[in-house]
Amino acid sequence: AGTLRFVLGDQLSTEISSLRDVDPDHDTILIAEVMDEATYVKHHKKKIAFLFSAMRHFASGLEAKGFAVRYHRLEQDKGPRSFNQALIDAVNDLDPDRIVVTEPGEYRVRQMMEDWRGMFDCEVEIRTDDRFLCTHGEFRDWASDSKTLRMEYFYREMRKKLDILMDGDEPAGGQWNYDHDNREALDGAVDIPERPQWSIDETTTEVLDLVGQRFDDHFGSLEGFDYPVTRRQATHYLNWFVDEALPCFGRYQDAMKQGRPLIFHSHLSALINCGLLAPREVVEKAEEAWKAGDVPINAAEGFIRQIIGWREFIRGIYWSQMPDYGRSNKLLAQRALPDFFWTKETSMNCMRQSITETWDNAYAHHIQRLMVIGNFCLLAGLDPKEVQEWYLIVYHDAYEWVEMPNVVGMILFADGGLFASKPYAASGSYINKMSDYCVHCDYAVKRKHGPDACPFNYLYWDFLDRNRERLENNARVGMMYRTWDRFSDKKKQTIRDDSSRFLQNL
Ligand code: FAD
Ligand code: DLZ
Ligand code: SF4
Repeated sequence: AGTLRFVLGDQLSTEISSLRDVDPDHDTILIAEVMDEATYVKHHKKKIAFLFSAMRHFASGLEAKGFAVRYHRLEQDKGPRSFNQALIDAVNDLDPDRIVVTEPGEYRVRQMMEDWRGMFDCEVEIRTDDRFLCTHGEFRDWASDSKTLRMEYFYREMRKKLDILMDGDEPAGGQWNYDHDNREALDGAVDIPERPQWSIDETTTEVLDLVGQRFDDHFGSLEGFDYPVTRRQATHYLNWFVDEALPCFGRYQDAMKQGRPLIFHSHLSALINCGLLAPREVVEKAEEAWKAGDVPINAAEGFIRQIIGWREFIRGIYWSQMPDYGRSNKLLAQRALPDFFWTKETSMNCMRQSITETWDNAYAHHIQRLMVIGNFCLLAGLDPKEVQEWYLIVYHDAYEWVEMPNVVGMILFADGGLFASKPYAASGSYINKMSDYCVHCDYAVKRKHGPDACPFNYLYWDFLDRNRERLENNARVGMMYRTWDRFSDKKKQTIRDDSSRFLQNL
């Protein structure tokens, strides 16, 4: 009897809608580490360790508050393999009057939940996930009223709706977006702050052992695991970020530096996505710091835009395009993912650094994901399905709802420009401008042709050439074709030859 409340691994918040009216005297909270979730793609070891540790800490917190928690550890070999099995076992043992869940992040799990309605005799209530600040209905209404789906316009509506960084009906400071003040490269003189450190407790040590044993063949390293895994650590990390890194966030948002994976980025995505932090509290903290005069407007605005703009927009795109979105391949890209995405062995230093950091930390910041690795995937014409799977595996914050639109729409243009106005294609000079990778590279970023030339330089033109039919009519790419058309036949042929030699050797 009582209500059975099933909390998933990315719903670790006491404010989650499924727990809102929880009755400590009659209800049971189910939380389960299950093999199917840990292996539906072979997630990075650190991502599994992070979630399992956060789940265990969350469960102990609930128990300490007096709630009855049914927690399945993966060590128990006879435990359930899947969400379905965990729920069936719990229903058999507890015979609840009702099952309450919060809608999941992924379409695949939504299908499972719909099936639960027919599987059990009791009522199954699927509640809205109101951690998100824009509902499915609001997004649908906005999208159906908009001629083009542009994040910037969506974001302005969110600013007004949430009354964040607003001065009455006008944007604070007079502008919606301060990106013209952002996007500086780092020069050597800028001090990058050191991150808060934690000592690993017994729970995390146990989880690291478990993951080391059971998921040894998964991508990535467990060395130096230092993520916040409790609500208390997560709020400490958020406060640290707002005080120490946010003031420079906007300015150096696009910069990359060898050996410094985080720079001034928040490193909060995994904490927000799994529920340890709420998006609303994160943006409120940033706004407060701006109001107190501790953070400049370009930093506060740039950061808040990522959360109430990009994050919500991307989720809206996902749910409005599923279930077919993942199969999009408008540029007909078919090349297999090169081995070096797994082995890290490539002479392209920007790729080697970004993939090595991904292996070490299950993290790379946005510009590494977009303009280095993503740019390469686009220019090399890699198969969108394989690229999606890689991104879903390797990042600690990766769930399909956020990974898929970023891969399909942002980096690969595989949806033909549903929300991106043009493909994010760039030659080596962009990477050289924003990073110090090129000075440590075997390739010469200034060379356009031949075996020593930076591959991004010829692949950029070869990509445009290969996709002429599909991209020529795009207003923002069209002018690049006029430049291409002015190249001599010999130059065009050299670009094609360099590219096919490089791509064949991948
Ligand atoms: P910050 O730079 O500090 O940004 C602040 C916050 O804004 C992030 O924590 C995140 O919550 C949000 N945010 C910023 N950009 C985006 C975006 N494009 N989409 C959604 N949220 C955003 N983010 C994920 O959370 N999970 C993913 O699986 C994921 N996959 C990505 C794949 C590709 C190809 C690209 C280009 C981006 C992807 N992102 C993903 C978005 C973004 O790169 C990460 O959110 C960010 O790098 C996380 O680091 P941070 O917390 O230091 O971010
Ligand atoms: C990502 C993940 C992993 C690795 N393991 C679990 C797990 O064992 N138990 C669980 O409840 N959730 C896990 N998750 C997160 C789920 O995959 C996530 O809840 C769904 O993808 C829905 O977004
Ligand atoms: Fe990357 Fe080219 Fe620079 Fe090498 S030269 S680091 S391949 S952009």
